[in-house]
Amino acid sequence: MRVLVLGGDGYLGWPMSMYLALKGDDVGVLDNGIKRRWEKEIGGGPLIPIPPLPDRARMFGRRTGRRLSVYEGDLLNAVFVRRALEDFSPDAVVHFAEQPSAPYSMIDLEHASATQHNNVVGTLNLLFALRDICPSTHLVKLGTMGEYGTPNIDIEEGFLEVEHKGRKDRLPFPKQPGSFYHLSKVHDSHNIQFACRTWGLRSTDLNQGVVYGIQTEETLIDPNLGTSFHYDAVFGTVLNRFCVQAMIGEALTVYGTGGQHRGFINIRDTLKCVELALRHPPTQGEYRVFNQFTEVFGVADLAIRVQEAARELGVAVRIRSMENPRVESEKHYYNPVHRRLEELGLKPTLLSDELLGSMLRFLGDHRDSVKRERLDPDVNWRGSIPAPATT
Ligand code: USQ
Repeated sequence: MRVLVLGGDGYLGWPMSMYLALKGDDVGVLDNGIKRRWEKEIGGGPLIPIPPLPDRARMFGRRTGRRLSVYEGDLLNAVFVRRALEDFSPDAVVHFAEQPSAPYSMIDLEHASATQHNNVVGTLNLLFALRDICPSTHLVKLGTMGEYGTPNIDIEEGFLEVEHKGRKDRLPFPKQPGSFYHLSKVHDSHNIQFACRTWGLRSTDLNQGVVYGIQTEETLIDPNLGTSFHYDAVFGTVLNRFCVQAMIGEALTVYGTGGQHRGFINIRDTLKCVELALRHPPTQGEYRVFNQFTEVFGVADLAIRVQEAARELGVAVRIRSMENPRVESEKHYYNPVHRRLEELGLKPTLLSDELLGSMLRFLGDHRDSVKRERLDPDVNWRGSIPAPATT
């Protein structure tokens, strides 16, 4: 299969590209490198520096004999998007090329606007190009579980059977996202669904939970093929951050009571899920949603898991409950359905103590590279700097 991976320089896009190439697919990797600039802007950067995309694509080719075709350019440039699709002729496009951080989108108007412009307009350019150039190409789009928020009912996979005044319909599940970033994914979902309904495109929207993990089979091939791992308060996800904090002797930053519950997924399972979506495409005109996570955790419970796993390695870790810089429920019902990927054959990688231990050991080896000053959150959903830690 010919697969074009958009955002192929990122945390998920790079291992995804290598994974598919090693499965025998012809892979194009498209990226404009803007994530590297956003990281610099907030004073962050990956834990382990990564070579430029063309260099690592070449290194991957030398090590494995598998070629990755690199396209350097911006989805905001509609002409570039069309040329890339014409040139590569993909059977499927995997779209990771978005600003992925909720805190980044909440910095101020400029960042909220940049996030929504980048994500929504980039995806619109893609949809128009797909319509005109390759309408039967399968669009696999990375959405987020955060599109649903935390409603007081079970979260279904994309749609809800509703009975209203004696009539029934299957409608998009209500969306109550928690940031301008999460909202951008909601807007994308609506645009993609509209394009499927109106132009007969086909798409899988993967509503993914919080990803954790550092290594995949592919990143282990060579130290230069690692993925861009973030732990700062803007681009790092919660479990990755806790593991880094544990191994450098900083207290784990639990926002609020830590009663927030989320769906989680190991980075290796992200690759397997996207592959399952690719190998089982929707019919022409179909828009479908898969909830892409494997288990639910509360944030405070995760902190305790990390504390215990670190203790096994002889590392004492403190947990710090701090004023929540976000506006989110800290005590809520959470029971999202996640059946469809398992039905297609996903065998989940669950968060075992062994897995946590291996993450902690790896991060311990890199503890000297951590920028401690980037660990505390400095973006507040209400628009001001959060109060200092309470405990
Ligand atoms: N949290 C803490 N301490 C921290 C960091 C986060 O308590 O140091 C809490 C947050 O308040 C939140 C939860 O942990 O309740 C998850 O936060 P996160 O930063 O790991 O995840 P989030 O901002 O929701 O976004 C991440 C990815 C995003 C993806 C989303 C999936 O950055 O790209 O879409 O996870 S989901 O959360 O299911 O919407």
